[in-house]
Amino acid sequence: MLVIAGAMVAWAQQVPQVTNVMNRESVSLNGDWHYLVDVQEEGYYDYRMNPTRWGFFNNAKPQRPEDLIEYDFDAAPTMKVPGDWNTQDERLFFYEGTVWFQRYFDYQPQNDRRALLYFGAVNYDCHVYVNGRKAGHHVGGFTPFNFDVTDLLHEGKNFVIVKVDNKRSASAVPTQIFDWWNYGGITRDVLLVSVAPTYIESYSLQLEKAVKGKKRFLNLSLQLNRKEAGREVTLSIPDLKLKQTFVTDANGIINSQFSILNSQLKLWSPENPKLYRVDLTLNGETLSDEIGFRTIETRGKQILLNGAPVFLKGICLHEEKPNGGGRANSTGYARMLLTWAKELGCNFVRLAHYPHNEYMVREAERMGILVWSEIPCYWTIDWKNEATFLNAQQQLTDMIARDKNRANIIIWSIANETPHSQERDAFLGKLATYARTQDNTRLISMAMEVTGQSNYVNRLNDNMNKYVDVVSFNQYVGWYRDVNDAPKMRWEIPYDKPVIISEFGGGAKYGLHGAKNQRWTEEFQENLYRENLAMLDKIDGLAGTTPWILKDFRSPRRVLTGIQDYYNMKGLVSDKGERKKAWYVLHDWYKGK
Ligand code: GCB
Repeated sequence: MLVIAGAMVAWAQQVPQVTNVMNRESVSLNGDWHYLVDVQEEGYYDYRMNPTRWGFFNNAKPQRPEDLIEYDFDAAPTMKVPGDWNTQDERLFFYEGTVWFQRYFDYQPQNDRRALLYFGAVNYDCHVYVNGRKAGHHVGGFTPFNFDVTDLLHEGKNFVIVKVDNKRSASAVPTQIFDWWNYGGITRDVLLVSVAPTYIESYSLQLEKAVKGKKRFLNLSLQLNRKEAGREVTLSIPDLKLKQTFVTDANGIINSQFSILNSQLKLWSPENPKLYRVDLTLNGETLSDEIGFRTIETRGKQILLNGAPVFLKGICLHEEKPNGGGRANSTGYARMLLTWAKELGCNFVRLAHYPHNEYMVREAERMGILVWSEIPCYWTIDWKNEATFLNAQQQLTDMIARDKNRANIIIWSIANETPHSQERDAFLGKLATYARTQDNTRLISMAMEVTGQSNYVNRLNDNMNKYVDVVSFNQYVGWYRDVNDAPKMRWEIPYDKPVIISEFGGGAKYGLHGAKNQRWTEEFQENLYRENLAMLDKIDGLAGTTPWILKDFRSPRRVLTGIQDYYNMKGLVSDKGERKKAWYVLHDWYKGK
């Protein structure tokens, strides 16, 4: 609470994201929320386009019969949160603009505990209000954020209102054009998290690469929300019979290393995705997690998982439900998509082109699937714009903060298919360097493009090569270029680093058959996969691939009537999960790897 000239002013602020939100004490605010579509944002601006204090966030009600209030959330329809509006209201299928959301909830203050209002993700720009007061503003559609709203709450009935805007903009991340559906809304969980005044904000527990004699080392770094020295945090891993107490420094931080017996430790791997229960106790309150221990590094052109070379048998995925689309956000959907990937023979998924929900990452971890996680620096970002850089950097920070304890994530990707320029190199170079300050235990990559080609020789030439640990690129031989010429292609990748072909593929409509040179048939796609995979086999240092893509997905760029109907058809399975012929080609290739 802030006191200004004797008056009490309620106060709220965005606070750094709390990690491991799923295992904290919280109340879910998921469910039915009322919504109002506001094309001209009259709930926010007056008729001179100035922000108005009479906005919809007041949730006003007429007090007298003659009062004029031209909105009423309580009478408005409802939709499910989390969820996108495009697939919940037919009228909003193509809508890109502002929608207001409102719901009531009960709150009982408990002693000195604080309440954080947590959003798993809101696409894209949102203003959040509690009981008519501003809690904060957030930009970016795929990362979590939370506000300390304790002082805006009261005992009993409260309301929260969120203005969500998913309009595209040239300076946004992603920018105006991208090849997926711009699902709008509160697309991930909303929670009211209860924390003590001093709480564990974030932590990471990582296995050190080196083995010394019979010992291995774990690095703990932990941050309290307050700069309080001398606070004791006890870490215990019952399965390892380990219990140790650490003390915070003047910044409320613990950075410590401790040893365990190598023979005791079972490493996490796709074959044995062992997770240990880890308890962190501060002031009698325990935060539990499931953490796996493994190492990831490169040696020349190899990727080493737990010290041994691994070939990444991958597939790209969008965060989309089967059977008509819509954002996926549950363990159930994660398991469905990841089971399809496993049946294909994958040990790796590229979660394109933005951080997916936490259920996805955690389920993949339990299933033994390695992960490439990416931020939406996609195509033509506004490289010269400092605000755009800060936005991308924040998305990267939040992606890493949320998932830095997931053993299955091995690659942070900072971009996809970005056009070369000095400004782009400066932007992405800074971002890659920054990523290492946030996590120096994983590999950095980005999906590049092939830049030079002559006489069937393809060259990868990208100034970003020095910033990445793994050289990845997308190529569409057989689809956007060089149809039938894959067998003649050679690749020159002049870097002594592992190579991942992060995309290749072509479109086919499930059930459409014809000759192998007939576009959109399953046979065309099948042949494309055969020829591409034979071509990949000739690439020196190939450490893995993630073909484009597991499932057909919705995209407004794909307008060919009767074939695409607003779906990108490059899936190996249809939107309903039916396997196309190319599925079997990749499946057999992976079987031999
Ligand atoms: C790409 C993009 C991906 C598209 C794909 C396509 O290179 O990275 O987002 O969907 O090509 O189908 O053209």
